[in-house]
Amino acid sequence: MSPKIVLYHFPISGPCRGALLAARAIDVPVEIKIVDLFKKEQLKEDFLKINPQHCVPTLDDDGFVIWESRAIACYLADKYGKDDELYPKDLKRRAIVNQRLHFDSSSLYVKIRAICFPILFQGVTEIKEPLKNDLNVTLGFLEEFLKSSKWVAGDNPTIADTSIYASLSSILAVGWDISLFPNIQRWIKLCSTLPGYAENEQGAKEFGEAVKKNLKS
Ligand SMILES: N[C@@H](CCC(=O)N[C@@H](CS)C(=O)NCC(=O)O)C(=O)O
Repeated sequence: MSPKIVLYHFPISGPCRGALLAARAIDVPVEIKIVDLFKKEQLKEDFLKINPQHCVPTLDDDGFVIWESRAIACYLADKYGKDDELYPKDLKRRAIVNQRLHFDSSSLYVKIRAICFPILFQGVTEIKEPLKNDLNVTLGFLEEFLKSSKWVAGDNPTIADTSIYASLSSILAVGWDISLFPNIQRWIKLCSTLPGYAENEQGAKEFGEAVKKNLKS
């Protein structure tokens, strides 16, 4: 019997969708258990026993528990990848993928969260210019990465694409203007070929609607 792999997930969460898009690209079967953050289910005793940091996504691979979406993607790709295309073993190619993953977790996702979290949870109703500029500067870096390569870390899709696309799709669903970024626009079209794309879009759409509902028109 194959081991049971459970992904604790909440579809509107970008990090959750990043881990799931990676799992879909790797083609590893995961059982999805929804942790409804709007109902604070992450604070239930049973979930806290699994992840005392009470965040999703969290992966339980037959008793081995790990969280942080990008760490989950790396683990799944290393353990279940059919080859090393999604997460190369070659030191330099892997370093580039890691750099892009860290760019996402420490910059792109952070800028998107800085805009959306206060709108979703703190009564903020508009996006202030400095936050807009901050995100656009970061998108400029992504635009630059995509100038010299088809995907964000080379000529084939990797877990850097699944992670970054999951983040970006959240803000696209809010209606972000990316007309200044032609390479990003080109890459977004490519991302529509990723397995799990439609599932990601559905979660992103729900995220976008939740944010837009709180924005002053
Ligand atoms: N850096 C983490 C972020 C995880 C995270 O912040 N998850 C949020 C949802 S987007 C969460 O679970 N929040 C509930 C909580 O922390 O109690 C990752 O990439 O997995």
